[in-house]
Amino acid sequence: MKIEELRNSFWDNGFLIMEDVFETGLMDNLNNLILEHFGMSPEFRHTDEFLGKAQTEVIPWFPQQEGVHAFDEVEAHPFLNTLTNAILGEGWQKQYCMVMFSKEGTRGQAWHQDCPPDDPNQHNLNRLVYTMDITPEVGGQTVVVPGTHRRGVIPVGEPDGEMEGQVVLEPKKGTVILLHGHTWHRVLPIKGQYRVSTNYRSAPQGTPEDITDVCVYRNMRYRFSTSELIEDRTTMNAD
Ligand SMILES: O=C(O)CCC(=O)C(=O)O
Ligand SMILES: [Fe+2]
Repeated sequence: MKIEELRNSFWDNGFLIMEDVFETGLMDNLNNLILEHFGMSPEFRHTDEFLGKAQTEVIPWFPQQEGVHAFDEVEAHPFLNTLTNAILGEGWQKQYCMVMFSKEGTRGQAWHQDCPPDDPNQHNLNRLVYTMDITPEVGGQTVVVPGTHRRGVIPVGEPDGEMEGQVVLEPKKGTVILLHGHTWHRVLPIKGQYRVSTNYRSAPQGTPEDITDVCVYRNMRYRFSTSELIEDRTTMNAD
């Protein structure tokens, strides 16, 4: 597909999935570095309140901030940059590279938007790279509701129930998913030994750096920097 078609598909659906963008050798190398860093039973760093309410069990790692340069190659990939340019426009900003690790038997991530959709123009772009196959056996499939980047705030409701129109994505090793931060999305429970994804987050020019500090779940808004539940949505009428 041409860059314009990919861009249009992204803006129609609020996400885009592309297989075989990255070579197996590079993916294996990064996956090994990730496993070396985490081991198989790392501790969660979030508060118990967050883990209970958000029903989200993911441990982040920011390898570039620790001088692990092996992750730079993905970021410099010409196709990824050309496509990001087409989607976000010139002057877009890279934010950070965040690896997300979940261990066997954990819940994945509840439905959420990475940042509040109050202003449709203020959003992040997830550029997710998968260094392993995400299959039904492994669990941890990424679920999205197409077109919801235009539908405002995610409705109050069951944090991990099924949503009408949801699409289950099964990225493979080397797949890239581009995902608008306002698109309603979640990650299914982990059945295999572990599940990882690596997110090269970016945003349009002029987006505040802390745009993803507040995350919107179906039961609350949560501020990560202060570990604070800033809005309890369970007492609100369904919207
Ligand atoms: O790991 C994934 O597939 C999606 C993670 C996610 O919710 C995000 O990067 O914002
Ligand atoms: Fe997310």
